[in-house]
Amino acid sequence: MTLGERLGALRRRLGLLTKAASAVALGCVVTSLFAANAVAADANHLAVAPGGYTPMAPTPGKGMPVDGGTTFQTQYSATGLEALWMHDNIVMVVLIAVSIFVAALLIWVMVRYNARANPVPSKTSHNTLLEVIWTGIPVLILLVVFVPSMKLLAHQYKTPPKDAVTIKAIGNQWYWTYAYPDNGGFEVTSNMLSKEEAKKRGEPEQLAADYRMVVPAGEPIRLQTFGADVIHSFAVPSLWFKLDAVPGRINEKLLTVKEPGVYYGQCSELCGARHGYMPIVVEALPRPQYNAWVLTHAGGKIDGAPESAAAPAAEAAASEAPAVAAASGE
Ligand SMILES: [Cu+2]
Repeated sequence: MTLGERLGALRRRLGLLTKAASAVALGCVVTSLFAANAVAADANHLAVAPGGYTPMAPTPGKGMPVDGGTTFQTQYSATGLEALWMHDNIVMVVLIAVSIFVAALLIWVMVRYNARANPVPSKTSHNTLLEVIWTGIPVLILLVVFVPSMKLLAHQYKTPPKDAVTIKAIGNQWYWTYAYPDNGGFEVTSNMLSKEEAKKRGEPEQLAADYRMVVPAGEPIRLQTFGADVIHSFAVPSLWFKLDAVPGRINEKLLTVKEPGVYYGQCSELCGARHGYMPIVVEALPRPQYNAWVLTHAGGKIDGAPESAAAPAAEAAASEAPAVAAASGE
């Protein structure tokens, strides 16, 4: 080996070492960034927005049907975006192409092979190549639809992670109640607003409700549905969410709302006389605002808050209780 070659080899080795060292350094930086993020996320999780809670005004056209709309509402969940992409780029493309092809074949047969244009018809009854093609191509088309369809199905029924907030939507004849077991167990009763009241508040009529189902935005939610009397269905089109609420069983599905907003839906299972008058309003708020909303309820507590933080409130509540009892005893 000449001196030049040795020097070259040494330089390469040094280069590799430097690369390895910088990769390790980068790894450390990334890890610490993630750690810092986790701490920040934790602090944010318990933060309470100053000024408390005021109901969010809906954005016109967002999370609600629009006049003259012909396709799905704009989607605000990951599965919604995936499903809409599949609808627009796979299902509709295949559907339109097949419809045009079949219509063209029909027209061609009608024009070229009617009794007048073709008085002596062919007696052919088999064509192996043609039969292989018209079996094979539909199989391929089905495969093209099958793969993303199964993926979407799996994504839609992904089990919520352990730390997801649990919210229960209970269908009643004819209104919804929402229970928050992870936030102290309070319940919200939600009834449709009258036409006049909805107008006054700037909300779409027949879709607005007096009390909303408030959820944290951008966080996984374990949404459980239950029917108190008959079968209802909890459905919000702009979140690509529909889950039946059945008496005697609990259905569960993961819901993640991508960004803050007000999203409207309706009961989607014929449940009796006022089925059309039990709308759903999901209000997704940033975590601090969600916490502020939770704390407006008696017994409301921030999910994941350490027990020590909840204890003083509980103690205060407990110390108040005997005083009330004593007062009433006098
Ligand atoms: Cu219903």
